[in-house]
Amino acid sequence: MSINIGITGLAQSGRTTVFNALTKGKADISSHVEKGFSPHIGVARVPEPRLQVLADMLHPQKVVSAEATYIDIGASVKSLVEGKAISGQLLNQLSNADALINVVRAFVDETVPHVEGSLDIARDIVAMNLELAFSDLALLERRLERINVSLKGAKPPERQSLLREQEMLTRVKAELERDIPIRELAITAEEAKVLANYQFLTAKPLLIVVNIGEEQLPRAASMEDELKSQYSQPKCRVITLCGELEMELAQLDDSAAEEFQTEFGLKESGLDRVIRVSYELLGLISFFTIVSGEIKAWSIQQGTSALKAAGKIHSDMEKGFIRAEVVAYDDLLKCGSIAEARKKGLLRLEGKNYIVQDGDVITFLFNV
Ligand SMILES: Nc1nc2c(ncn2[C@@H]2O[C@H](COP(=O)(O)OP(=O)(O)O)[C@@H](O)[C@H]2O)c(=O)[nH]1
Ligand SMILES: [Mg+2]
Repeated sequence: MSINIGITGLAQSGRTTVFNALTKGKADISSHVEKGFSPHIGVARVPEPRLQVLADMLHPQKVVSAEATYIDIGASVKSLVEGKAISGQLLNQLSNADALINVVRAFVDETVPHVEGSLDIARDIVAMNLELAFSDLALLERRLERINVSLKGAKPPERQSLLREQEMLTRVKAELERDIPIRELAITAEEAKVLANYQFLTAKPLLIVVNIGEEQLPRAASMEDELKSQYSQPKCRVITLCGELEMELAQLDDSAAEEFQTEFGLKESGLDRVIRVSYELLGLISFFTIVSGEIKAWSIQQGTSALKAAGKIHSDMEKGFIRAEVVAYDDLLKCGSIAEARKKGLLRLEGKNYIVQDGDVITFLFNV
């Protein structure tokens, strides 16, 4: 299972361009939704420099990166909520995402009309937040109606839990109506669990990608600082990205891309930055496995147990979990091989409750 990121934004903001940059894709930059209503779905390798270092040291037959899936639904969320049959499907895909990217237009181009008639980053961010809230409010209203119906025939224990849910959803609704997204609400862990079932859009971590033009690159850093001071929240980040340039960059081979990056003074590719910030937003870390000549990187939530990490690889590994042999990335680098790490006592035996740390190299032992 890879992480799943949904791309939203106003039409003509550069959603498909950013999608292509992130997935090295060649999706048609035109209104594909109007043509056939199928979203663009693409998979990107998660850049993980430590994977290459391990590969250079251990010479595996195969190196496998973790993956991230991006979905460019190519339609406004509001139109989906109001819309017809196929809309439900697209909205579902967005609801299933782990995080959202909101592409906001900053580039100036007379030949590409702005849907709102003028450039205004702040206005467009507000507009998108309203669309997401609109979708959540529709869902909340439907659920509250259903709770009302269920309450009529409910027996005491069920009644209690319905009332608790009603109280919480009413509170969430009131906050949304005051333009407070669910991700900013102070809620208990128990409430978070109930809310997670609904997959609310404003509950998802949000990355605002401000799509700038090439000529704005010299000002990108100061622009980004200003945007950060306004929009950064624990579950909301903002970055500037030159979508068009990044898309061209994504189509080049590695050495050409490097030259190109230097020429434009880009320290990190857009793909690398977006993934890095998304990982921070989602609290993800990497661990590595080396099995029968294959070295693989995996992404998990910070705080995941060895048992659950094993289950991420295969459900059989979770069911038949015996123990994990763990060596920290830095220790393995110092030793040069797993065998040497074992000799030096740096290979630890851990049980199912061990909390996996970023960079752990793990061999799971399990019964089938
Ligand atoms: N000049 C310029 N044009 C861009 C940039 N990003 C996107 N565009 C253009 O804007 C139009 C809309 O882009 P697209 O990615 O299809 O937007 P979408 O409707 O949000 O998917 C296309 O003609 C793109 O070539 C940019 O950074 N600079
Ligand atoms: Mg598009």
